[in-house]
Amino acid sequence: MNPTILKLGGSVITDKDRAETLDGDALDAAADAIADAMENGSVSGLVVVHGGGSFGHHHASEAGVSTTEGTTDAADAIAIHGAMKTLNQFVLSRLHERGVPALPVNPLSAGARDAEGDLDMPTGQVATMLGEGFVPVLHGDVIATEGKGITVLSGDEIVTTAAEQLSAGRVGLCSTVPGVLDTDGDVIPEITAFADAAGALGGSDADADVTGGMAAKVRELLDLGAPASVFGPDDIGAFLDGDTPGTTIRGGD
Ligand code: IP8
Repeated sequence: MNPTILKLGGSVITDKDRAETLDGDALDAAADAIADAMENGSVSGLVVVHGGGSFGHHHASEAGVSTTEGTTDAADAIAIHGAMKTLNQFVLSRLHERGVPALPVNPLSAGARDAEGDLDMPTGQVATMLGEGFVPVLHGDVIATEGKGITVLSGDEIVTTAAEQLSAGRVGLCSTVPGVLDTDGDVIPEITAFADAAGALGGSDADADVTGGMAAKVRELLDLGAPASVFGPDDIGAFLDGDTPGTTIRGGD
C-alpha cells in the first residue's frame, strides 16, 4: 500500500489569532471530506497530520521554543505538547463522529532529533495501523533534541519523514490559500525547483508561526519522492478523489 498523506494546516482548523481556539466549521468540513473519501473508496490508506495553529504555536512562542531554539523546562514542554494533544483530540473526535477509524500518534513519544538536527522517527506503528484499516492522526509537537532539551517538530517535517518511510503515493497540504501564489496572487500550477517560486515566497504572515511559512513547506515538499499538492480548504475532497488541485510540487531529481 502506498498511502496518501494529508496535512491539515493549523491555520485551517484553528483561529490563529486567538490562543487555543478551534475553527469548528473548518474542521467539520475537513472531516466531512475525509469521511466521504473513505466511504466512496477513493482513498484507502490515509495518514492525517495536523499543524499547531493557535494551540501549539501560541505556547511555543510564549516559551521561546522553535525548531532550532530548545528548552529544558519540562513545564514549557508539557504546555506545548498538551495543547497539541487537545487539538489532536478535537480532530479525532470530529473524525470519529463521521465513522472514520482515527487513532492518535503523538510524535513526542515516537522520535527524537540528534545534535545535527536530524529527525529519527520510526513509523512502524503507523504502517501497522494502516494495515489494520485505521487512519493514524499525527500532529506537530515538541521533540527531544540532543543538546537542546526539546524543540518544535513541525507537521511539515512529519509529512516529509512519514512520506519517505511509508513510501507515500500522494501527499497533500491543505493551507488557508488555494496553492502557492505568485506575486500577482495567482496560483502557481507546478513547482519543480525552489527557484521557480523563490520570488513569490516569503515568510509566514502570522507572527506566532514558529516553523516558517510557505517557503519552508515548499522546500520540504521538493525533497519528497512523491508529488505533493498544496491547496485550500475547499479542495480537500478533490485531492482525496485523486485530482491535483492548487500547486503540484515535484522535486524529481
Ligand atoms: O503548525 C507546529 O506544527 P506546524 C507544532 O505544522 C507546534 O508547524 C508544537 C508549534
